[in-house]
Amino acid sequence: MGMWNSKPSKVKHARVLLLGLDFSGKSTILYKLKHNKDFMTIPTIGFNVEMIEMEKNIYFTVWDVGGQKHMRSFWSHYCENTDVLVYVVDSSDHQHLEDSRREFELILKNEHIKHVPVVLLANKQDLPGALTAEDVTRKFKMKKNCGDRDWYVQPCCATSGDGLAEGFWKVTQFIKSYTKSTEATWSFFRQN
Ligand code: G3D
Ligand code: MG
Repeated sequence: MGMWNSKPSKVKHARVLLLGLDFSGKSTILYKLKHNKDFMTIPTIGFNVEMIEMEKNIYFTVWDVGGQKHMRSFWSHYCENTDVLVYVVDSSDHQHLEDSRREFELILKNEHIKHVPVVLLANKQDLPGALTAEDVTRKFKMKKNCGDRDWYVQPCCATSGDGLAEGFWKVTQFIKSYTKSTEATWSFFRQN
């Protein structure tokens, strides 16, 4: 994992990978976090990347990788050194839900993100017929698929920003608790 600086430093950096099918709302989320504004998004060709200060001295580098079918085979190339996976679902798009779950299950198998915590964002909660976070948790079989790692499902609406602070607060908590366990391991090795 390439999570924190190895030298003692107050400034912490973490790498967050933002995945999901195209049109699920990834780029809207990225620019809402970065600028706290609505942005006219265009389909992402390749990837977008932004550095965001989440809390004082805690920086996330967020990679938003295009979700079109031909891009999904490249997702695995972005997994290395990832500290938290944020997977975005369009909760109102019943037609593509199975497709999204299949891609989610595939990416979880990637060697580089084996035990990496997952925050699943059940986006577009403002749209009629959107599945609730509980429905999405069940459909994505979170207990079974993420039994080997920390996970959390957050309902949100990227256009209004509702739920994003909570979702990324959880990302920060996962990163902090991972650091603690890593530091504990390192201190164990230093002492023994
Ligand atoms: P992507 O980066 O995952 O491909 P985008 O998705 O961020 O480009 O968003 C795709 C479309 O969904 C955009 O609409 C965007 O405004 C819309 N969208 C994103 N999040 C929400 C949400 O929470 N609610 C609603 N209603 N729409 C959302 P356009 O029309 O600009 O293509
Ligand atoms: Mg995009």
